[in-house]
Amino acid sequence: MPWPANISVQPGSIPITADFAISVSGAGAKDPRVTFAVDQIWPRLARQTGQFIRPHLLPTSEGATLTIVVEQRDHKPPQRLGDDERYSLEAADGRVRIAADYPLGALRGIETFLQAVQQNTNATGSTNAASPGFAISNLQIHDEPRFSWRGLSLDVSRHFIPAEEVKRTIDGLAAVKLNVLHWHLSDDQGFRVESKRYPRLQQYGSNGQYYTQAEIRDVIAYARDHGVRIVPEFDMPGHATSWMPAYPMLAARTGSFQIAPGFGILSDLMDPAKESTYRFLNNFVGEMAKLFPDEYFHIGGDEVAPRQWNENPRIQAFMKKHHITDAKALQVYFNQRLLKIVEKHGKRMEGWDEVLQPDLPKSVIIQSWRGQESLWQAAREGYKGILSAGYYLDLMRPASYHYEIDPLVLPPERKALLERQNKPIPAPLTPEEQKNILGGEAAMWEELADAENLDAKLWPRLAAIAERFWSPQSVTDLNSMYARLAPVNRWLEWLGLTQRSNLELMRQRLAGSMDYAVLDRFASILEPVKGYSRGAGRYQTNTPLNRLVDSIPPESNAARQFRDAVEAYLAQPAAQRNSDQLREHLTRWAEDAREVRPILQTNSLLTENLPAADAVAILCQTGTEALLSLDAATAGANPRDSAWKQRSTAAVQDASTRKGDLLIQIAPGIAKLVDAVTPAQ
Ligand code: TNX
Repeated sequence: MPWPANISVQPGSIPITADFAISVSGAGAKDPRVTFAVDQIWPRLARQTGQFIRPHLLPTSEGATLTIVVEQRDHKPPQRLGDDERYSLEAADGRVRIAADYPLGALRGIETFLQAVQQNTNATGSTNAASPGFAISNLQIHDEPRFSWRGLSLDVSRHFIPAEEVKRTIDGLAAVKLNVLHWHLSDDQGFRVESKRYPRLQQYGSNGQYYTQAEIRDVIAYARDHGVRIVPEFDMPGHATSWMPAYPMLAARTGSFQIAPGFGILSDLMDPAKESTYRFLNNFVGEMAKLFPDEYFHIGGDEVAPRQWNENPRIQAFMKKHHITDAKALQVYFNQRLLKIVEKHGKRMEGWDEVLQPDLPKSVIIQSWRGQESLWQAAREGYKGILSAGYYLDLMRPASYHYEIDPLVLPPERKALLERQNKPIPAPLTPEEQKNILGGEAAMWEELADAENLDAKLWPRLAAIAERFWSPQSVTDLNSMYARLAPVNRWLEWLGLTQRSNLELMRQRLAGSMDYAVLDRFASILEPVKGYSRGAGRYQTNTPLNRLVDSIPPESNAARQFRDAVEAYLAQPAAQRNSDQLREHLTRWAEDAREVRPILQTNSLLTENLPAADAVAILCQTGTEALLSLDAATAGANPRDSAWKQRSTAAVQDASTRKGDLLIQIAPGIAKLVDAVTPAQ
């Protein structure tokens, strides 16, 4: 994962044993990124396989298990949009060969190789008794990305993510062939970069939580070694409260300022009507343009609530004088000034949807949080853009949801809505226009997440999104995706990511001295409420994120598998239905709900989850009753009347609604079972 552009698998495999050896050759072989990636192969293989694999680099391909050929050096300075990432990987006749024209391709090929090394299994999936151990299948891969911009936008302002965690995230990005980390470095709640020119920014704007310039350089170098570009974002003129405690003269109002303790679209804005604002930004952008080597510089531009501009007589006078008709036009003016500054310092500008206004130069890249329609409109007008709508990891949606979003396809629900409203359906982009869609970025906003549970919010869902951006458009099978996501998730953990382990620790902490295994089992069918319905407005930046909802993954595998199993069960002819396994699950979950009660009752952080335990009990009971009356063997003995059906439908409906911030995700499956019962007369 991501699935390669072209792959064919042949019978047979190549064992990966302790005498594994590598040779690297070609004009690009000495590239520092290639050297770094090769150095990582030994420890990573050792972790993956549990074998003692010692560095063993050979001067020629003679005797090497893995040969890496990098044909050319980079002709231009690398780390640019559109860098060549193609590679091929061939495993045959006892030898593996990765070939790439350029160093970056070799990096991508090495990740594919490492992922392809698996416990040796035969065709039926069981461990091959004839040659146990680890191996790579004989195969041939020719691979290249579908999109050139494949990123993650990471908010480190709402909750700070220390540099070490950012590096760990970069490990994950590279592993699934994502190539951009969009670092959302400033927002209302914190200014996260050291400025030498304006040190009060971090002194007054960060509560001490910021990256020093040395740390930033270190993270950038780390990302470069992993073939990941870093695009900084400094959000302006809105979402900019954290600049103002230090520099109130930047603000559109007078008075004193503090970094925002809460969340939302806040009212403080920068003042676009003062020359001093642009002098400041010129100096600041100049400093940051040197610190961040990437060609692109993101200026945010989203969610400007115009009240302060509209109500400020000085700003109104400025607008009149410059024939600026409204706040939107004033933001256009601000953007034009900012664009000149950004370009003067050698960068290309990027902004969120809102920056797209008449007269915006075509050199600006549009990041769409609004959806395909606005992205396509920009593409038709000749702007280059990337899609983020549909890839918001903070919405707690399942991997399948994100996987089905495609930058070049209007989502079916959206299409249906437009049809119902008799609105025109946007025509698909022409091949020429499609070239303006550079790719996409997942987004992780951190209002309700922090460094402790970040990994679980990113992984494994981000791997599914990575596949959408890299693999051919035709790769869409959800079953295949989920079947591959589970092993990829484990593989990512061997790389050092903590999506499961950290949540386990959080739940152990919650359980205190009580049996956390019970809490784990109870939690295994729960999910956080979806969208923004948890309500960030109830929280402040210093509210601890230490509840059960913070310590469970966004998607419950057990619940998904249960729903799938229910569907398979109901698809069977009635005479063949056997519900033993489904009922076994329900019996166990009911037991967990019973056993977890004393923990919930006695623990002040957990009592809020008692209603969830009650609802689980009801669901299991109702589901069991439904199954017994649907099952071939027991149906006759368990007839249900229409009163039962009515009662049960209502009970399941109630259990399906949120219990605090939790959803019990076996509820939809149980609703289907109840629905399938035909009441006896
Ligand atoms: C909107 S999407 C934002 C972010 C918030 C997010 C979630 C976008 C460009 N801006 O500032 O974090 O909603 O609340």
